[in-house]
Amino acid sequence: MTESVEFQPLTGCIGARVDGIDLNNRLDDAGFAQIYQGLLRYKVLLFPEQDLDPAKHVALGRRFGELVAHPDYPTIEGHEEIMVIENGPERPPDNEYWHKDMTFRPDPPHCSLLHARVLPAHGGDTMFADMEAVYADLSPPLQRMLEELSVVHDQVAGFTPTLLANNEIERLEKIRAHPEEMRRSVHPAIGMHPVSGKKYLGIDDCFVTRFIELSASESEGLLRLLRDRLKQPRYQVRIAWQADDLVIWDNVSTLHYAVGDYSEYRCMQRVTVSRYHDA
Ligand SMILES: O=C(O)CCC(=O)C(=O)O
Ligand SMILES: [Fe+2]
Repeated sequence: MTESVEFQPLTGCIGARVDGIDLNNRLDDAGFAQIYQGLLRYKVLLFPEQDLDPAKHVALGRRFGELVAHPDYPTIEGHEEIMVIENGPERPPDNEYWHKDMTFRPDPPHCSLLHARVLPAHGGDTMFADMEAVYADLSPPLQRMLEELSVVHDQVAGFTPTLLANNEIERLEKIRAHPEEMRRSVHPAIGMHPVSGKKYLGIDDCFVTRFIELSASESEGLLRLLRDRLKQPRYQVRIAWQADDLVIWDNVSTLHYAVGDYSEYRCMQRVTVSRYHDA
């Protein structure tokens, strides 16, 4: 019989830490089911000191659902499912904005498993925000209005400021050249989690450009209000990475932000789940 998995909450809102599990060992179905339920509940799970090899990282991702590759990041040889995120002197940090991954696609991924490989001596934390909690705290009339609205998510708009600042013109051109349906999508302002059925606020501070149904100035004003809200610390957890930490996050109900307060080399490896098996 599987022992019960212990989740230690990291804040009063979002995130939990799970000690005492070696993810290189295949979890039995009951153990996996507890972790999956924990993920839906806490949205971000930290598993410290996981000396995971790439095949095990991929295999663990597959327990959650089908995997998907990102069109704009390198992968590791022999493991096309593992995306490599490298920053440092050659490429300054470039994920320093509140976003959800790949919402510029029609079907953004449901979940990611991020493994810390090389870390700077200090800094390089990743923050997450609970968008179900943000939605739940909006007043009912505002919730009702948002139910009727949809938003444009645009990859070029999201990446342009950082890539221009970092002088990565070629990378920007490559993104601009993607077919339109792969770099711009419309999603409801209020989404519903495909497994838990819970509602979340579908706004970020990166790819979202405007509400379709509102005028430009209305759209701007409402986005400003919602972005102020979603950045409040009460909805956040901040992961101060240690080498070999693995963090799994639900990419439906959260946003994340990679703090760019370092200049040394930092390398992370990510497996991305496009769709939960039971979604
Ligand atoms: O490097 C990080 O901490 C996170 C980067 C990121 O935005 C991602 O993996 O989706
Ligand atoms: Fe991201």
